[in-house]
Amino acid sequence: PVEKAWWKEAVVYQIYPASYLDSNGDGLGDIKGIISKVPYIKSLGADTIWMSPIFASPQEDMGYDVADYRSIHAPYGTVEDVQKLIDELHSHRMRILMDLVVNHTSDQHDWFQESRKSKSNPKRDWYFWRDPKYDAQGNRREPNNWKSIFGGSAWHFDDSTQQYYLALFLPSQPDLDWANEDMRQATYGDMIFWLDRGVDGFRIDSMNLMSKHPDLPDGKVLNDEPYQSGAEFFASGPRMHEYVREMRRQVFDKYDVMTVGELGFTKDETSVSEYVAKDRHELNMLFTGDIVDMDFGPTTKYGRDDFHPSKIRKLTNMWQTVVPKFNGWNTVYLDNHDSGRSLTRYASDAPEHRATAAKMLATYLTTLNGTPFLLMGQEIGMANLSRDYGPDAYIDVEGKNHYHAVLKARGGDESKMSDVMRELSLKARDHGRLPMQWDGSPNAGFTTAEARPWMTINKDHVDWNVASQVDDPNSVLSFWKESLRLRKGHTDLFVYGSYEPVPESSTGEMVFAYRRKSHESGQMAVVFLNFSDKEQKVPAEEYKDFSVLWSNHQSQAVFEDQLALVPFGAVVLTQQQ
Ligand code: ISL
Repeated sequence: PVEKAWWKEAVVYQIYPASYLDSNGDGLGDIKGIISKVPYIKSLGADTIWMSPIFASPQEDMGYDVADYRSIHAPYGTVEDVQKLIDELHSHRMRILMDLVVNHTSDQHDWFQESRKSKSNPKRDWYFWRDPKYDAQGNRREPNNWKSIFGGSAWHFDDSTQQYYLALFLPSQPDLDWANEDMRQATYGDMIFWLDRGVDGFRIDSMNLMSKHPDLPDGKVLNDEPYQSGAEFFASGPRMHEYVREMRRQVFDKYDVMTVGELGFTKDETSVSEYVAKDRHELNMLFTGDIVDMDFGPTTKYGRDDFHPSKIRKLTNMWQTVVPKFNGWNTVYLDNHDSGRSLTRYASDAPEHRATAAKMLATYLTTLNGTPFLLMGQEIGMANLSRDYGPDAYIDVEGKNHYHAVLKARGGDESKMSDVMRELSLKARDHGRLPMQWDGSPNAGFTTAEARPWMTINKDHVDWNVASQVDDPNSVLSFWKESLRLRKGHTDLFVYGSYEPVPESSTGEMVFAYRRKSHESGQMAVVFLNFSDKEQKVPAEEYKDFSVLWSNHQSQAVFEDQLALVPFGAVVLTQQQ
């Protein structure tokens, strides 16, 4: 039996604040817009929201570059507005997670402004400052060969003090040095500021980059490019667990909070267990990200590698089996703001399949062991921008940097970019950040019809929006509500039950199936998910006495020892009680 907790039973809805709802016609979402939709989120059956960063920021990386944790980006609102949102959620018996971005700050943060002033500034060591190196010809070089995650060197030279600082993301996102105790205490103070206002937990951004190898050694040279990953030295460094435990002891343990760490680069079973094994007293759960990366290229995100159902089978079976073994807890998700929509990439947004496919993915997300996270818009089957959008539709820095780097390498010839456009149309971060499609009106009800939305609104909002689905019992939205209701009605089975893979040999490679079993009643459910655009027949002799608990298409049932699944069909069978 598994110990119960509110954060295990929670259903988390991720809100990208810029894109949820604009209440004042400036084309950008805001806190008041979110407050007005609390009843909508509640009606969906989600009970916790996770908001991407809303703090004061120059927005070079959409708020993941924080200039001041204790104030709010003015176009989003004020601290008072956030307090209202927290209170409004609590009055609906809902909760809120904030995004804690403390691996780095904005270069506009006071701490960095101080730090860059002089080598002797008390905040100098809050960041990584290093002397230049010189090559054989006497040219000034970066302190090491690490590459920024967004391209180019991770080091930036500061003329006034003649040293380089480290920034693993944008040059305007300098990395904090967690080895500095004063910096850690200041950061805990910022966390406490929000916890005292009622925040119920954090998603910890880029969590395992917080401890780096103290010598910052050169990364292994894997190709002839000037800069190399270096991740083996900047991720999961030697003091990582010490920092997490300190944060837990000094901050989290004083509140009833939920903590979700984002684990990049190191994704093996042992490292995961070291953060979430219950007796280690570190974090509640992790995002390992691999489930979002299933079609990333072998070495880079925008390299080509197509999705195949065997990948989701393998990863899901692994984490579902492994994490309970050490008494940890899983996250269950397919989407976030850092990639394309799973519907387009792992299922289908073709008109004839879209609703069924979105419901199939909903079935996956609501029948697994762990806490489900859905990205705003997933509940109505929002999809990527289609292929006919050109490069100008993409405004996020990651995709833009990639596009321009390749374009430059190809001599500026736009006609040679179709392979890059294909990958962007699948994986660019913009797709996960598209404005929410509330209705079919010109700006999708996201902002006023006259306003200029901050980013592209998908033209498919005319057909795919909340207003057209809310009263339709067969809509994706209604299916999500029903799935979440069923999950909550059977927590012993779907939240706390055991997980057992159904071997591929008994379903065929395109169908992913698994069993869940209640420790309390012994009730068993079998989930079948067809990840193909063809009908699939699965032998089902052993399920003769089972009945359909939920299904994403009325024609699916067990007939003559076979379960017939429609393209992208999903069926949950359960033993009659
Ligand atoms: O975005 C990615 C792949 O497209 C990831 O590599 C991402 O950079 C990584 O998971 C860390 O992401 C987080 O921190 C970044 C921010 O840009 C992302 O939005 C955030 O989720 C820097 O704060």
